[in-house]
Amino acid sequence: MERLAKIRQLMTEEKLDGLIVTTAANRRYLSGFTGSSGILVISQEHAVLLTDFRYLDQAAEEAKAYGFQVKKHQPAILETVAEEIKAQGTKARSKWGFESENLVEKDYRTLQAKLDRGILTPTEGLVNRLRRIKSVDELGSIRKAVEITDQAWARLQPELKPGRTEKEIAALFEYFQRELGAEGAAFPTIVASGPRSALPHGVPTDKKIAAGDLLVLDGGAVYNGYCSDFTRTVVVGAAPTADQQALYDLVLKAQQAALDGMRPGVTGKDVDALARKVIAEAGYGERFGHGLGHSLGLEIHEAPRLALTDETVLETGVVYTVEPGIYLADWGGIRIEDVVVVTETGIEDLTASPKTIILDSEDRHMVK
Ligand SMILES: [Mn+2]
Repeated sequence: MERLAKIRQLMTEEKLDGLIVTTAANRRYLSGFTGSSGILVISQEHAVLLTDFRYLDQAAEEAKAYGFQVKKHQPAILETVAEEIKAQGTKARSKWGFESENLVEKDYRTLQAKLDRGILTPTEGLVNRLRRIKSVDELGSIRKAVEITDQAWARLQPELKPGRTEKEIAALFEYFQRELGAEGAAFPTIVASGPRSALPHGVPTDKKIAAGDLLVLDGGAVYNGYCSDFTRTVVVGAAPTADQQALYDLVLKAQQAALDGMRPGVTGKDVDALARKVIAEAGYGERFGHGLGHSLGLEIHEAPRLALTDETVLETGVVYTVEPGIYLADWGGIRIEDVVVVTETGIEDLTASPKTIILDSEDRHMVK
């Protein structure tokens, strides 16, 4: 009920008589409903979740504690949304907010044509404002997702051997996450080896991993609907070369500079600059072509970000990834990514996996 009260408060501030929620993560956040399809229609007096036959029982059970009444929609869901808006009995020319990042133009037109009394009004990031600061329960789910990913990485290390393909490694990682209790992968796992590791989002291929290859793995788990996000870079089947080690140390130093500077009050832009400065001063500024990090939760990428243009001030309870990288075409790339939560005095790093370019198994091999 608490979330419903808060969104109603925001609706009042935005002078909206009602709100139509079509985004899956926002639907889940406000109503508790975990199914894949449905629309919320909310006014000050009513809160209704429209879904279809497949989900009626589940939705009623899940949405009850959140203060939503569940109704079945007609085959054309927008038809029912229009009827529901009518049924909620708001005044003529009432303003109904819709999620402008999500409702496509065709549906906007269809719905507006069906409303005789309401005017569709674009909103942006309204529910996201509530989602930014994570509750204790939400943090618990994120912690668990991060822990699953850490454990999957530990389990994967002995499997990282020359001759295996990137696709095999990605599949094993996702399998281990599932085995450890994940509902699924937060996004398709990135595995890029050798020169391909210079592709920041390298889709796994049939390429076999060669001894001495850099391997970047970027993956995450979903637990209780909440995501983790994780990147480590290692050298497979050989000791790292001096160049590989030096670049790794540079990326690690950049990440550490950002982690050390994160605390409430600084902006996302400031934090991005802390990491970027380290990389730029070493002459690789142009090779770090993406933002430093992003928030996450029910979705893998959420606002705010740690990026050149993000002026959002860090607040206690906001979760961020911190993931600097350097990418050199034809040579390879290195990225290191942790998930952290902002605390009153700084951050807590939720990711526990060691940060070393040397694989566990190679380590044992090399001390002999
Ligand atoms: Mn990420």
